[in-house]
Amino acid sequence: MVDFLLKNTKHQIYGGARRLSVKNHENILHLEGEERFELVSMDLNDAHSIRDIIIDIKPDYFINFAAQSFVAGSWEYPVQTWNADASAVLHILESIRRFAPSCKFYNAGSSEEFGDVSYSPQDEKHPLNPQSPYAAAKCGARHLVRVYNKSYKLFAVQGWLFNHEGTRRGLDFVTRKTTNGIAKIKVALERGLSLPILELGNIDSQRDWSDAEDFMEGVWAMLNASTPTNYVLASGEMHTVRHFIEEALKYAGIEFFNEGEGADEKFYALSDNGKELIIQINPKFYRPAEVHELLGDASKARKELGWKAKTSFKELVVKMVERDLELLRKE
Ligand code: F7E
Repeated sequence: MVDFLLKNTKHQIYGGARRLSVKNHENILHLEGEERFELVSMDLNDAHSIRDIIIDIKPDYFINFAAQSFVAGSWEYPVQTWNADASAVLHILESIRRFAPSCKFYNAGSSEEFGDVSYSPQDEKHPLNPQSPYAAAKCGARHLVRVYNKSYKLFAVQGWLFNHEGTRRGLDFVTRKTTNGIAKIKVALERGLSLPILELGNIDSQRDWSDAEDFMEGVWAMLNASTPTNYVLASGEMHTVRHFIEEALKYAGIEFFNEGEGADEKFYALSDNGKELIIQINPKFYRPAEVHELLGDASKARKELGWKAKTSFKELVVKMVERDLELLRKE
């Protein structure tokens, strides 16, 4: 989002981050020395820090992409997920209401809120049917955003963002886990090393994946619309995790075949050494409740905001595999 704002607006940008003894800021290293960007201390789990930032800066916009965003992790840390993804949103809304009521607020909503879907593709009218503590927290936040919008006339919105990926994606999410794992396999093949095995969960699961960079324009358009309205942002194409794997293997130039079903499905690479196991299923990555398919209908955003996802599924896979190969080949 910061990259988009630096390129397309003249605003001074403040990025809220928790102080950590071991820094994990590699995704924003490129912003070092940028005059219009400042990192400020803020912790979603500390209402005072949120309030102080809003009092000090009196922002024109508050864009909240911070969260405990790993769905699988939300069963392990349900309370922390609720605090970061729902309670923190309440603290932000309260502070905006009290100290900066003309500030426009965007909260990152998720297609996971639709959960166990009742029709496809999902549009803005689809019921909320969360399947995880993460999705329940995002639904809670959505209701709070709506209540503050109605009660206090705050400009507060929460779009439904379907899966958005990229080269900075965390390694736990299935796209980056796959591109990183496949890049490792490719580099091992190039160097004649034994092949690492990538372990995944439910690869029949289907998602509507887009490039995160495409979404930022849509978020900014929502914040600058004449009335606060929530929109679905999505590519409108759905693929299985298996298809993502296959495209990544093809792009990496790994000859492969797969066999077996369910937990017994396996992928093998074909090389001078014959067939070698490269991907297998580990049920430890299955979720207590799965969201089997998500497919977004972004026609309202297209019509009213003129927004459309630009990067195709294939281009996204290529971009991610290319970057992971580049990073690993340097090692
Ligand atoms: O899983 C399946 C898994 O963790 C996608 C977050 O940004 O998008 C993201 O949530 C699918 C699921 O993303 C593995 O079971 C198979 O069906 O990459 P994911 P997500 O849960 O869709 C939404 C829109 C958000 O809001 C979230 O914050 O892939 N899957 N095998 C696996 N998933 C993971 N993580 N790891 C596996 O090994």
